[in-house]
Amino acid sequence: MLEKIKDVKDLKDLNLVEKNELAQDIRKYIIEVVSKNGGHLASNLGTVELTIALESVFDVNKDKIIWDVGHQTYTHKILNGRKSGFKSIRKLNGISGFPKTKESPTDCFETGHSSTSISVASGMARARDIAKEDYSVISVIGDGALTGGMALEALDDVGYNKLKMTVILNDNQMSISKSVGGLNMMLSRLRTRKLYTKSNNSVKRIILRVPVVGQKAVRLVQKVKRSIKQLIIPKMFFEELGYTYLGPVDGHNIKELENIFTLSKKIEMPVLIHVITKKGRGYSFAEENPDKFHAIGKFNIETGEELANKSITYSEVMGDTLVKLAKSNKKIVAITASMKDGTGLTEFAKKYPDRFFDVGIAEQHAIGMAAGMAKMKLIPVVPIYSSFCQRAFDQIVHDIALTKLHVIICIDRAGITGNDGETHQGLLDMSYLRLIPNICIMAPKNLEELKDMLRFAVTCKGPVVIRYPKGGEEKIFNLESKKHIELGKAEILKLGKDVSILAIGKMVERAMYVAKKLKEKSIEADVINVRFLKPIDEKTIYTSIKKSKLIVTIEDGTIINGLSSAVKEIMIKNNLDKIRLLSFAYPDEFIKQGSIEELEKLYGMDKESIIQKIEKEISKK
Ligand SMILES: Cc1ncc(C[n+]2csc(CCOP(=O)(O)OP(=O)(O)O)c2C)c(N)n1
Repeated sequence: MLEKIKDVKDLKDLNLVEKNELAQDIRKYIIEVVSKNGGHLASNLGTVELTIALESVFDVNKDKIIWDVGHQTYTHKILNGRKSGFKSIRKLNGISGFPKTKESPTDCFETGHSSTSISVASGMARARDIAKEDYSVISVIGDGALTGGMALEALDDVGYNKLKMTVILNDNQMSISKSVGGLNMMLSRLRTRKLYTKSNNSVKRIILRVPVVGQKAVRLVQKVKRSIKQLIIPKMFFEELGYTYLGPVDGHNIKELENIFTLSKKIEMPVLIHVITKKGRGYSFAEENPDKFHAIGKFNIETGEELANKSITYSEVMGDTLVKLAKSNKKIVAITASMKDGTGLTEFAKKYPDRFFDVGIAEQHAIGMAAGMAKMKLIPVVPIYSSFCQRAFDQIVHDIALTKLHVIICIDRAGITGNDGETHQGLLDMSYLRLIPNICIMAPKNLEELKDMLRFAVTCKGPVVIRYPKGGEEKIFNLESKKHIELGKAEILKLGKDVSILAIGKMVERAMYVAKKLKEKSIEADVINVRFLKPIDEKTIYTSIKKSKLIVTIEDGTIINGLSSAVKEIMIKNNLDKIRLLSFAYPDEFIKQGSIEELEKLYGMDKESIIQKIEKEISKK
C-alpha cells in the first residue's frame, strides 16, 4: 500500500481496509529506518493512524497542523513528499526528525521544544480571522507536552476568547517516563469513566441524527450536545475552560478518528479532541518499554537491543555522585522536568523518593520551585538539558540569582549534541548564563572533575551551574586534576612559551592533544583548563597570555559571549589586544543536524582542524 501512495492526496482514494494496511506498512518502514538511524520510535508508532485520519479529513496544503515537540511527525513526512528521503532522517544533510518549513510547506511550523503548539496555532487562527480567511488550525499535543506552562497559558487564552481552532490531545499516558501531575490524573478519570463513554456515544448518536445544514443547525448540535453532557458530567474541565470536548476516541481506529475530525470542522468554537493512543503501538519491545524506545539509537529489530557500545556518560556520573552526596547530606533534593532517565536521576528517584521531584515538562516551574526550596535551606540540584533550560532564563535571573540562592543547575547535553539538529544543540548556555550577575559557571574537563565539581557545588553559597556534554569523555590522556576545585581558579595543565591555549569543559582534552602535536613541530604551548567561565581566573589567564605570540580559546559553545569573549575582555582590560587571538567556537547561527563528529569537522572544531589552523596562524609573520 505504501508503494501506491505518492502523495497525501492519494489517501482520498483509499478505503478503510486499505488505510489500515497502509498504517501497517508505514509502521514497518518507520521501524526499519529508525533501527538504522536512531530516532523517536515509540511516539511515532503511536501516531500512525492519527496522522492518516487527520490528513484524510484536513487539507495539509491549506489547513495548518502544528505538531507539538514535532518528534512524532514521521508518518506525516512519509505521506508528504519525503517517502524515500525518510531513509536519511536525522543524518547530516538528510531529512530532519522534526518539522522543518524548508523541507515542505506542509510542515507549517518548526517545533522541537515542548508545549508551543497551542500558542502558535492560536496566533495563526487570529491571523486567519483578521484576514477573513477560511481554513482550519489544529494543534496536536501530547499529554506530556500539555504539562508545560506555555501550553496551559495558551489553553486558557483560546478557550476564554472562543477562538475557532482545534486541539487534538494525543493521550498515551506517557511523557518520556509515565506522565505526572494533576492534569494527567484528570485525564485518567476521563479515560476510564464508563458513564462518560456511554454519554459520549449517546451524544454522538444524537449529533448524527440531526441534519447538519448551515450554522443554525451546527449551533443546535452544540447546544444539544453540551446540555446532555453537562447534565451527566457537571463541570468538565475542558468545557469549563471554553472548549467543546469530543472524545475520548480510540486513536488507532481510523474510521472513528475521521468521524470525530469531520464533526469538529463544523464547530465554530475551540474544540478539544481527546485521542487515546498507545506509545510504541505495533512493536512489542516499544510497547513494553516506551521510555527506552522514546528516543533510541540504532537497534536490532529482532531483539530490541540497542547496538551502541555503552560507555559511562556524564549524566550517569552526575546521578551516581548525587546519590552518594545525598546519603550524608539530607538537604540535597533533585528536581527534573520530565527527564529523569536522560539526566541520570533514575537511581536517585529510587533511593530517595521523598527527595525527588518530577514536575512534568515544566522547566520554569522546576527552577522556580528550586528557588523556594533553597530559600528554606534545602540544596536543590536541577539537571536540565542545555537547550530546554533556555526557557527558564528569567527564573534563573529573577528567582535565583537576584537573591543569590544556593541552587545547583546541572546543564546536561551542553555543546554540540548531534542528530536532533537546531532545536537541540546546547550551544547557547554559556553565553546567556554569563550575562547573569551572582552566578558561578563551571565545566569539567572529564568525568572525574565532574564529581569534584558537584562536591564543590554542594559547599558553595550562591547559584552554581555545572555544564557538561552529551555522552562520555574523550579520554586520550589520563588527565588527573592537579588541584582541587577552588572558586574562580583555573588549572594549569602544561606550560610553554609560544602559544597560550585556553580551553573549557570537554575541549580541555582536545587542547592537550593539540599541544602535544604542536610540540612535535617545536611549538610550545601553555594549556589552561579554565574550569570557571564565571568568575573567570583573570590572574592565571593574564600571566599566560601576556608572554604568548598567539592566544587560542577552545569551547563547545557559540562564539558570542562565551570563553572567547571573556578572554577578549581580559585582553582589552590589560592592553594585550595586540596579541593575536584564534577562537574555536561555533558561529552565530543555528547549527544543523549530523553526528557530533561530522559537525565538529564541518565547523573546524575537531583536533586536526584546530592544529592546522594554529600552525597556519603561527607561520604568518
Ligand atoms: C521544553 C522541552 N523539555 C523537554 C523536552 C524533551 N521531550 C521531548 S518529547 C518529551 C515527552 C513528550 O510527551 P508527550 O507530549 O506526551 O508526547 P509522546 O512522546 O508521549 O507522544 C519530552 C519531555 C522537550 N522537547 N522540550
